[in-house]
Amino acid sequence: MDKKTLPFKRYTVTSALPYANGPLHIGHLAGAYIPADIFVRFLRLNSKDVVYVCGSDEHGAAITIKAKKEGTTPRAIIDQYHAQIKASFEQFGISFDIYHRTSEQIHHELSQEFFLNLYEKGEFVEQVSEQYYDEEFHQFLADRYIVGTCPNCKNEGAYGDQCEKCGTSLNPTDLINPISTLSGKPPVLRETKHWYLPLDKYQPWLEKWLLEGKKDVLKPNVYGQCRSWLKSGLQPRSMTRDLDWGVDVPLEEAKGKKLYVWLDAPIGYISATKQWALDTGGDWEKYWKQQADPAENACLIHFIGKDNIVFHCITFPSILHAHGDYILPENVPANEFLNLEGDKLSTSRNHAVWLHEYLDDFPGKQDELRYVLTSILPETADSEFTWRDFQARVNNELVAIFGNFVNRVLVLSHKYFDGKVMPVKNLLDEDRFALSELGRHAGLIAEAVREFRFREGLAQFMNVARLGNKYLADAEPWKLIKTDEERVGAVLNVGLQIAANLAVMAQPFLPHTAKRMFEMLNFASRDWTSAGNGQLLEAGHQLDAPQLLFEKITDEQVEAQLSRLSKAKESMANASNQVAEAKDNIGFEDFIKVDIRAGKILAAEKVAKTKKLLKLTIDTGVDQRTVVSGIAEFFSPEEIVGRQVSILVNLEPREIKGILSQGMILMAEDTNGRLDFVAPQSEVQPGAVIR
Ligand code: B3M
Ligand code: ZN
Repeated sequence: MDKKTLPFKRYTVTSALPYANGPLHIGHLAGAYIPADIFVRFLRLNSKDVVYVCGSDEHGAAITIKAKKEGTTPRAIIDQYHAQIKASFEQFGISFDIYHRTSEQIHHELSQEFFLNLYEKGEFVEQVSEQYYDEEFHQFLADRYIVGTCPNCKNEGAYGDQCEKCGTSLNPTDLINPISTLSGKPPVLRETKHWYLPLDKYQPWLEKWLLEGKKDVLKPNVYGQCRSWLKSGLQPRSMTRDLDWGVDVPLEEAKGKKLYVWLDAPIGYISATKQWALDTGGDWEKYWKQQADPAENACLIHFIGKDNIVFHCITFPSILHAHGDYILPENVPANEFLNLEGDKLSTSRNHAVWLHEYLDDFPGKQDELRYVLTSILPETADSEFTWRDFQARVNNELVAIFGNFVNRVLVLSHKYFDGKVMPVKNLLDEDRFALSELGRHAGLIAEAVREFRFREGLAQFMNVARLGNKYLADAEPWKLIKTDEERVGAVLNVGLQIAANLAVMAQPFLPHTAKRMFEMLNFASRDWTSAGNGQLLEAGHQLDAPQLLFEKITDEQVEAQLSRLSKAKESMANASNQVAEAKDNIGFEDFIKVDIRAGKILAAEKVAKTKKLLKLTIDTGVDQRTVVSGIAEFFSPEEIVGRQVSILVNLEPREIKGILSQGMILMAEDTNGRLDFVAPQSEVQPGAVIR
């Protein structure tokens, strides 16, 4: 894309679809949402035809594993987190035209249509091969269901489809020492049929389109990753999965199989646009399909984090290319990672700043976080958020420079001139300089934003506030008022023009603040053609009352956040090796009262309307009896019939869910709550005494 201008008239902008398996944190915002939102707001201010789409990614192992962990259904998980994520985006002013979800019918249909289109063209390679299988959980293992050592960078926690450390895309069979994340055991191999996207076949096309065509377009971090994958040679990738959650593969012979989540998720950008068009009466095809006149094609930009590069630069473009009707991405401005207080952000370790918690603790301070995150966006390398730095940037920049300047101009205007803009009879050199700097900075900001250098754009914006602050400090209207009221009127006029420019220029970065400034200045928001205009407010214009734009972040607030993080760390450390404390001693006479026998499970069935309970029939040697046991999350009825157990036979019988339970099966429970049977190592006669 030409860097100097915005050559397209129509833009399709996407932000990665977050998995609906947990709340959002600052890493999400800094990766794919704040940059895209600044860009989109800037395009709109430049009267471009833009659609900005996103939605929840509701398929894949990320969802099913979370559901399993919480003992609930994937549907319950996605409903809960979709709502929460959507609310967080809204509160932070991420200005999607639609925030959709991949569980919607329209998305399933479009994904199936894509699959069938490629299938009918004969693009897929169909192959029966041996895949990893967990015998205990009766499930094929792909993606996040299997971990092992990455053959590329030796990271031990690589997933079956990707190593998140080095970004390499993998097949489960590439992993060294693979382990099932379900049972924690090494898997076995079993045959299954899948449909593969022949990336090897597309390699020559990708080299031309990407390596040759995008050399000067892609950010170096993005280009470098793509080049190294293409250099090592692409392999076919399976687009189907043996799973029970996702989009059905639309083939009779693939009954029960689902589409690979990374096939359907990017199509979510398109189905979201379709839904948006239905809702608004727009035409989605203008934003996605190749037009008869290529000059009419939309410019497609994907904002993502670096772990998604391969899917947006290689896999999805290959799918779009194979389909043939669609435009290809112009650019994929991926960000690196954001760290927190010297450590990686981590959902599982709860080392994060969660957006919903931030909003509870700092109500109304969305722009403060947007400001700080934009200042430190990991645009070219990983970067770091610390609460001290947050405090320093808010207090020393937003409060002391920007907020202070705007407040002073407004307060003085009210104090000396009842909130009226005064005329300027003679512009002095310093006035002309200040006003001309507005235009120069507007250009610098625009150039930076067009080139996805948002940190730089924001820095130039702050330079305008600095300029205003300095202008006012040098002119000293509070001293001048005693001798030259007319000159004070002129100074405040120039100061107000700077403030009005700040309102215009703040719109892409700090939308909530911009809105408040327009209110205070009592004028309607303006598009980017007004940025740099030194005569936005006419003489005689009446201002509204000043309000403070920002407040200082106190030491107590910072400490509260730091202590929350260290508490999270502590509780994780405790949880991971929390062995139950030893109980008080009991006498031998108590011990011999306990009657434990070897038993055998004769029958097992689920207890209706419960998640955890199995009803077991046990041969205790003494008798046959019923025991209700809370093991259904870990064992299926079929797999335990015939198994030896240890059973406490003289426990007072108890009614559980209407069933009389006579005794208790002994289980070992690890620190993660996993249960396993405790039983004699070899076959013994039911009724054998255990002591
Ligand atoms: N849900 C992966 C992620 O959150 C993913 C992005 C999909 S974009 C089409 O890293
Ligand atoms: Zn790796």
